[in-house]
Amino acid sequence: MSDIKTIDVKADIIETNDTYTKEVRAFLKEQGVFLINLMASPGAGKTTTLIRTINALKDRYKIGVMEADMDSDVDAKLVSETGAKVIQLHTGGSCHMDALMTIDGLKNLGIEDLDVVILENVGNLVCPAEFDVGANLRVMILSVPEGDDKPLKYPLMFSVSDILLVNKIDALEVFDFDIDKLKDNVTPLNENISIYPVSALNGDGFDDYIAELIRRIEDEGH
Ligand SMILES: Nc1nc2c(ncn2[C@@H]2O[C@H](COP(=O)(O)OP(=O)(O)OP(=O)(O)O)[C@@H](O)[C@H]2O)c(=O)[nH]1
Ligand SMILES: [Mg+2]
Repeated sequence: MSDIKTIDVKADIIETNDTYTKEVRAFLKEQGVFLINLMASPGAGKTTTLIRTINALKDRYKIGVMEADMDSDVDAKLVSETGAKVIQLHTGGSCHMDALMTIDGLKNLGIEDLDVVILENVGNLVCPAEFDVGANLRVMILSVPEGDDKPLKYPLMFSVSDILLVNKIDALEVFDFDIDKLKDNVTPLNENISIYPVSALNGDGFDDYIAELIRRIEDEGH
């Protein structure tokens, strides 16, 4: 039998993250800010969804955005055209945001004058699901070209999210994607998740999603 000492490094990292998650929650509460963590694969439509969401909510709430990317500031430039307060966060090669990076981002963004902050997480269906950043709401996007089998391959993301946007439904005819099959794959993982088929490109399906966002934000006392 081997007597080599083995430690579970990943468990330690996630445990450390959880201590910072509490700090994020306390900071958000103190500042009266509602944080949304928006997660999806690269190219699923996070930035397009974000811009449409800001335009739908900006008369009601003062909105800030944290654009997390491994590199570049193309999304931040695009989003800033909405008039939202935007900060670009470079994760330095990391495939996800963690709670410590989130506190840093919120403090550098300056949230005292804001009601809602949306984090566009790094494009990835795996790591962002593992790291709770302390957000009030987790929204994930699965786009039609990715396929209806993704809950089977990346179950954690579907388990931890509160809302699932099925984006690019304008392209349904071109892809072999079955929304009923997707729902059958998601429900055993998370029976409470709200599922909205949408097109961030043309706005189809957004009204119901925005209504739920407003409900959730108001439920937190905003
Ligand atoms: N047909 C169609 N295209 C869309 C839709 N939403 C986004 N797109 C397109 O998909 C591409 C990627 O969209 P983005 O919003 O940049 O996706 P993202 O998830 O922010 O991408 P990264 O930040 O690079 O991971 C762009 O060409 C968008 O125009 C949609 O509902 N329908
Ligand atoms: Mg983007």
